[in-house]
Parts: sequence; structure tokens; C-alpha cells
Amino acid sequence: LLLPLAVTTGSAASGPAPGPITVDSVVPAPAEVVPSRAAPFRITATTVITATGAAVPVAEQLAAALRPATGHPLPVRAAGGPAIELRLNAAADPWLGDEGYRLEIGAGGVALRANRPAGLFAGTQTVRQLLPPQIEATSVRRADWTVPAGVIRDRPRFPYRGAMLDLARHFHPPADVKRYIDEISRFKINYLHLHLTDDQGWRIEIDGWPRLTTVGGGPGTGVRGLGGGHLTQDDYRDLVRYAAERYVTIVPEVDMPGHVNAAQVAYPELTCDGVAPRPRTDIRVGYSSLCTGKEVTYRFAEDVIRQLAALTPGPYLHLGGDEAHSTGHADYLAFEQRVLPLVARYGKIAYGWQEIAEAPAATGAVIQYWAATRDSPPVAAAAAAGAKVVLSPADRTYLDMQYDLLTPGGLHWAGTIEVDAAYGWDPATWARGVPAEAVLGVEAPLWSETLRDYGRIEFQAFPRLPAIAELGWSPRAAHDWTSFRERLGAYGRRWTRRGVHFYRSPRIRWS
Ligand code: TNX
Repeated sequence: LLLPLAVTTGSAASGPAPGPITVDSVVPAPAEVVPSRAAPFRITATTVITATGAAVPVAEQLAAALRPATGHPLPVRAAGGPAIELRLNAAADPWLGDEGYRLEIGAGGVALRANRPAGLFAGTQTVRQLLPPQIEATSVRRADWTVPAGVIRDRPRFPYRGAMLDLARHFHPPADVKRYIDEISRFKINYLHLHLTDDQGWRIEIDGWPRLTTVGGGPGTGVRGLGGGHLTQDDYRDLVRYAAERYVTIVPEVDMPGHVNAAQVAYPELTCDGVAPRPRTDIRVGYSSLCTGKEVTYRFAEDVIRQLAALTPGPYLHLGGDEAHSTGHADYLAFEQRVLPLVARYGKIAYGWQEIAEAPAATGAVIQYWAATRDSPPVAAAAAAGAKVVLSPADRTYLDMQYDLLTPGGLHWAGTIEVDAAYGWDPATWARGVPAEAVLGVEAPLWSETLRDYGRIEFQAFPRLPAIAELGWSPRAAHDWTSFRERLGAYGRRWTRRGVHFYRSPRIRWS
């Protein structure tokens, strides 16, 4: 059936744009691709999608994605053909792990196999990219719905591939967060970190502390007073569920002991002098601090941690810890020694920005590296003592940085970041003294001081987010700017058809 030509590890020199779609057109690049000269599979009115058991919900999502543009019924059935067949392996293939998949495409059908539903979901994202870009249309289009023949064996390089949205500086309603989840899950991003609290706003309802959201859910940054709002606990649960259906795990962050002005406006007892500070809408950082000597601080922290842990099925709970410039260093370390272990008490793994690295309790935590330098001796020491590290170097992964100084939104304190810079580094060797074994993965944060509308968020995220996704998913051997820029250039047509407001970087030949 299949005539393998050559195994390529993504470095497939000749990219697809603007020619026909081939099996090596995918972003992020799969681990192994074997193109075939055999005839492609063609989706027609008689095609069925077959699945049983836990594979059915993934098959239903694939069918829902393919029906609008093809206009074909694509029923999900236990058996039949010609088929796109989704099947969970009876005996696990250890190479594939929890998120890998094997995809075999020939004229007679498409066979997608994985050990777990997450792997099937990843495989269906690959299948979508192998169809013509008209597949993105929401109404029937005329196209030759072929999937090129070949075999893909794929699995992620790192277990953690994250994106972060800042809901605090401007609140972004659940509908926008869901659109973002839809977009990032196409690139096999599997964690969405929500920065829920900061000086300008507190965006998650906490029982027993109602003023956090009635008073602290203020307008965010800027003078227009437009960034207000908060998530109820039901909103949050609904987002967790929506994300989980797309194999994205939500990581909640409440930032402390700094970045707490909004909480202190609502509850002045969280300051040392008991006096409420003024609400803030500017973008300065580093001026607020919880009062580390007061017991109410720890009652507050524990209430928040307990409730967020109960709302969050995922393993991680992020306690911030960054830029606490108005907390004394000894007080800071004492605070972290007390609150980081609370996360474990409520069944989660503590996670924090790299400043937590100096607290001894951080050796059991995940540390998010954000410096725009490659040196952090405290992070290296914590990693040597057992901490895991997520790489978010600001000068490579911060999606709020401008592309160039003409970008309408965004900041440039860590420099401007074009898509080639976002792509051109290696998470396993980036932070000096942090060995590859300590690297859990990568994350692309998007801070929203200057970004109110969802369109601006898309513009900052795309096309840099897929660059970070490829660093997290694809094997090091597949890292190849020439290949990536061609695959990305061809991908632009899909964003255009979906109405995604992306930045047409001049470094890419958009086809
Ligand atoms: C630094 S990086 C911050 C945030 C800002 C961001 C803007 C980090 C952990 N803290 O408070 O929003 O820069 O780029």
C-alpha cells in the first residue's frame, strides 16, 4: 500500500508552500515522517469515521471539524469504510507514551492509533493540517478533500508545552479564552496558564472573600476603564472542562506576595498598616506586598490555595512570586517557605516564577524561568536539588513583546521579538546550569497591560506561538528555520480563512 521514500526528521528541506500539501507540511514538525508515492486518501460523501469507547469523543470532534466545509455527513461508527479510523492501542506502544500517535494514510483509508485519547487528539490536529486550507471554512466549499499518503510517528519532546494569558491587567471574558484554547490546541499546546490576579485586578471569585472580585475586579490598566470583570467559580469550572476536551490543562496563578494591590484595595487588613492603597491602573510593578508578619496573610493564602486546588483537576498551582521588590528578602523567603508547602497539602505541585528558586521549598516545585539572560545561579542550584524548570525567557517567548517598534500594542523591555528569534533557541540548553533532564518544557506568556481586545491577543500570539509550540513538541533534530518558515508560510492561509488576526511577519513568505 505504501511506498516509503525516506525517513525525514522534520528537517525535510523542501517545504510545501505554495505547492501541494505533503505529509511533512505539519506545524509542529512530527518526530518521524515517511512520505509515500501512493495515491492519497479522499474524503467523500461515503467516508465514515470509526471509533469505539474512549476514542468516540475525539472522533466526534474530528467529524465536527470536517463536516462544515466538506458538507459530507461523516458519521461516527464502530466499524465500516472507507474510513478515518481512530483506535486506542490494546497494548501500549511505549515509544508513543501518553500523547504520541501513529498515523498511516493510504488510498484505502486513514488509520490513527494512540495509547491514550490525548494522542488521538494530537493526531487529529495533524490530519486537519494535511487537508486543503478550505477545510477551515464554516460553510460548504468545493475542494479536493485529499490527505497525502504516508506514515507519521509522532510524540512530544517535552511534557509541558504552555501558553499563558494575563486576565488581570485586562480581563478577557471566557468566550475569548475559549477561542484562544481552540487556536493553541491546534499546535499541540497542552497547558494554559491563567494569570488571574495582579495589582490592577483580581479575576477569580473566592468564597469568604467576596470583595476580591466586587472591588478588586476593577478596570485593569489604561484610562478608559474598560478592562474590568472576573470569573465566577462556575465560569472557571466551565473553562477547565472546555480546555480538557481539547487536552489542554488549566494552570491557575494567584500572584503573591507581590502584585497584590487589587486584593489590598478590597481587604486593607492585607497591608501592614491596615490602610487601603489606591486602586491602580498604571503598569508599574514591584510596589505592593502582602504583610508577611500577619497571620491574616496566611489565612488568606490558604483559603485561596485550597479553593483553587479544589477547582483545578490539573497537577499544578502557580503562586507567582515574581518582582516582590517591596518585600524584604528574608521576609520573602520565609513567606515562600510557608506558602509553597500549602500547595502540596492541597494535592497540587507548587509552581512559581524564577524568584522562588532561592527558597529551599522550591526544590519540590516547578520554576518558571523568565529572565532575559541565560544565567540564573539560583535556578541552576534549585534544579540540581530536584526542581523542574519551565523555560519562558522573556526575550524569546514573551508574546507581549513587540515584533518591532512599529507594532501597535505590546512592550519592548526585553527587546523586540521577530518570529525567527522566537524560534531560534533550544530549551534544553538555554539556561546555563539547568540540565536537559530538569527541563519540563516551555511556555509562551502573554501579558496584557497594553492588550485589551482579543484581536490584539491573536496578533501578538500568531505566528510566534507556533514557534514556541514547535520547540516544545518537535525533536531537536527537526529544528530547522528554513523548514519551519515554509510550513508556517503555508499555514497562514488557514488563519486567514478562520479570521485569525495574525502578524504577517516580513521574515515569512506567506502563501
Ligand atoms: C514582567 S515576567 C512581569 C509582569 C509584566 C511583564 C510585562 C514576570 C514574572 N512579571 O508583571 O506583566 O513583565 O512584559
